[in-house]
Amino acid sequence: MKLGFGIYRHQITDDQLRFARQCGATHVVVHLVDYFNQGRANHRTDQPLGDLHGWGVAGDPDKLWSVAELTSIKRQIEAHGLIWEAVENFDPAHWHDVLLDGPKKAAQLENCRTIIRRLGEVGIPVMGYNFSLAGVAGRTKGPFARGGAEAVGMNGPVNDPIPAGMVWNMWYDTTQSGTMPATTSEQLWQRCHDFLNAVLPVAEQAGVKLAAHPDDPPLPTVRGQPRLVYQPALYDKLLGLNPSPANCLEFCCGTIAEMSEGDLYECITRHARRIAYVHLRNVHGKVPQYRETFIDDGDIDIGRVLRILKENGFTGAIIPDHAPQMTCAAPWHAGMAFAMGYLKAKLEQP
Ligand SMILES: [Mn+2]
Repeated sequence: MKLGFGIYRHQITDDQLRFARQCGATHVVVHLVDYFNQGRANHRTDQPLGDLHGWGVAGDPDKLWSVAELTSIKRQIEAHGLIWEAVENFDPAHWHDVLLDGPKKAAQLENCRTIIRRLGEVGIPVMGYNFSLAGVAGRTKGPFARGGAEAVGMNGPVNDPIPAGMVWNMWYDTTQSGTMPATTSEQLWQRCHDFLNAVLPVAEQAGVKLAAHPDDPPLPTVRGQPRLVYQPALYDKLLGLNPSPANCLEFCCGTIAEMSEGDLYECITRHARRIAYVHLRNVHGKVPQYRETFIDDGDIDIGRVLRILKENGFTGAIIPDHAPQMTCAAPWHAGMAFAMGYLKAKLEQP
């Protein structure tokens, strides 16, 4: 198992990479989408939270991440003694009609294939994705964690409709009016099936694993639209859509623990060999009432998670996902450093 660190787009800097290495990371996961772009409700010093207006504005629909850009970032990462393990998430600008079954679907499936090919060419082994209409939406923030540390939580479902032109909590077209058309769960599963069938042969060829994040928060609907993976059993359904060995999971322990059914440890045991990488954070409670916590202070037995992964031959990376903000001059960094130290110590226990 490898200790990794996740960085946001605006954190692709030498200092941030030094910080990751100093925390003991050997691998990094990079969010190439700038979630915070023109967002009015986000601070760049924490995970994006957003409001009903979403996180921010999606990227340039005509500018896919190029081999030159990926190579340059990879060199920068490697200059700090780190390895680029994964890209986390497609840009809604590049695949909104894959999610929405819109008129640009065929061209945007080709976008996804192109991006995956380029990852393979540059030598990035994992592409994380989240097949979701509302995305990570409907959460609140407050002094929920130990000592009044600011953390994210959920206080009941949010079903306000998604404006047209927004998907996955980002704007891909700010000129539309109205709301996103209603979608059935069956339609959403069919869209995901179409996506996997279109990209997995290319992923296999490119040596890239496609890694699915579950729906965070894991409810049957968020903002009035259905969700794909909101119970542990739905991960089985996703893997069952296509038998490709590249059909893998971005296993988010916090989100699985927030689900109303199932057992986190049993779910890890069942899927360990299909996990590309792990998000490991802790949480109190389940949907629709839960709070993110410090890694040592929630419902999840972190040591047990790591033991199960090890016993089942998991060799991928673990990253801390989110952490509460600590009261000091660098609240996000302190929270992440605390999580990294805890994970590093746990990983080194026999
Ligand atoms: Mn996660």
